Amino acid sequence: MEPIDEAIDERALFARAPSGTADFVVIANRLPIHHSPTQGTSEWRPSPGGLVTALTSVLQSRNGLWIGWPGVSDDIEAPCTFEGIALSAVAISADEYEEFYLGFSNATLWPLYHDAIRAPTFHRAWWATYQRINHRFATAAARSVAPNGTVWIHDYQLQLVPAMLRAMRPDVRIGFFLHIPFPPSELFTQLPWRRELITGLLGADLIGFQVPHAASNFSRIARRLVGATGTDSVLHYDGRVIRAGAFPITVDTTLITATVADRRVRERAAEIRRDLGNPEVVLLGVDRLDYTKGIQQRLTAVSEMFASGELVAGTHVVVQVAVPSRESDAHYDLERHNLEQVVSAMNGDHGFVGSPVIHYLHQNMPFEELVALYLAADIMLVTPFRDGMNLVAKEYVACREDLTGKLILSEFAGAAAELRGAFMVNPHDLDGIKESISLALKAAPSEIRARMLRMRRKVFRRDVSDWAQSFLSALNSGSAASESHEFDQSSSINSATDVATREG
Ligand code: GDG
Repeated sequence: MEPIDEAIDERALFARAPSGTADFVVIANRLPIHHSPTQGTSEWRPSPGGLVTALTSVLQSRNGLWIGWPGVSDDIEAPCTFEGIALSAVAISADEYEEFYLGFSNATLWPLYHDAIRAPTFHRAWWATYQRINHRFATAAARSVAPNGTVWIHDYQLQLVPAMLRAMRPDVRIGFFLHIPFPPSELFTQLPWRRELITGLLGADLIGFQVPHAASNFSRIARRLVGATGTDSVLHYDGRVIRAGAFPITVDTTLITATVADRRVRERAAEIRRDLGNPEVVLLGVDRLDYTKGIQQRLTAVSEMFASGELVAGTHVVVQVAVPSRESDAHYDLERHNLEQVVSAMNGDHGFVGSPVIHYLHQNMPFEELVALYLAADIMLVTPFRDGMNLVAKEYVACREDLTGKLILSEFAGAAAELRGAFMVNPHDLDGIKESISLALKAAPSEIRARMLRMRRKVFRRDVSDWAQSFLSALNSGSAASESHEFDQSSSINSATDVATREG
């Protein structure tokens, strides 16, 4: 790997320096808290999300430490603890944020790993910064982890950390989990620094992916590019054994069940339907405003159904929540602009006074409001072009206790491998989306119940804490155990290559 300015002889440094004391260290791009200046005296608040929930209890019980970027500039000091967990903030300057986060992470890796839906941008300066920041995270972990401790690294922003950390601290056990897809070789090998990323990941003892196909993509590439040997689940490289497997992430079913049971949330769901004009059918989309999520195409399909009269203003209403995301990126800006044109054309063409056909919310909302929306929606539209898992689909299923509710789901979301009771669609096929919505609208209640029951059995089999435990026990036992048995691989499509093979 290229020399980097912060790199000194790590082996020598850590051989001399005393080790840290944390038995278990989590490294993620962000700390589990965020700065929110509008909230009065307490300016730091826990970040929502299953990852934080899943890891909090493990960290609390194991003298844990969470290393991450606090999300604000250095002049605002992040707290040292959160709910009894030690926090270690890694500083990232504004220029580094541009090159490491917006640049290499989100304009190179994100599109490349999502089927190159937008052309990935390759910049040598971004790559240099990516290496430097990864090294900074690895050094922070090397300084903090106790002898023979465990480090769990998360996601695509930190793929070099496993090998960097191993070089500094060969005594520790290292796990890595990728939350997004791992692309097939045809795409991955476009990356000028493809070998460095693969050897970076191979520094881990266990590499977890959302679906088995991603693990196979990785292992095949590792064999081809850097001469690793072995199978898709057990690789040999540099005299070590590296395991790769699928550990599909899931939702916090305990929190969702408690939220659904909350009378105020149920009343809010009823109120939402009243506010929408008591339509017969509410169709809902909830996505980060991201070009991978297929929002425009889905709404175009729905708009065509209003045009043809299959959907009728007043009877059918769409709610689209598009959570603001990566707003300083031009691709995201364009996506928002185009989406807002589709939304306004839908209302302009098909709505009438007092009955817009779509309600568009470009905002963050409390989790309780999200659950109220899930409860208010008859049809949930989840149609990403490519998605590591997609937790929205699982959250919707977890909310629908009464076994009503229909899920239209992209076959290219990791969740499709588990949620076989959904109405499956190819998100690029507008007619296919229309057909699935039609089928969902006409389906008999008994069919809907059977589909929802099938999906709920899957979702309630494991909580997000079970997901974390299963990864950590595989990491600590050194077994190749993955959760691949969760999948119905014969009926899911998980890569561009698979589609080509099927259709060819
Ligand atoms: C990445 C991968 C993988 C959304 N709006 C609000 C809100 N949310 C919550 C949802 C859900 C989460 O955000 C979105 O998760 P997704 O899985 O759908 O998508 P990504 O953000 O792209 O996540 C993905 C995931 O990592 C986990 O591994 O599944 O494939 O791309 O939980 O509920 N939460 C609140 N307010 C909102 O407005 N509170």
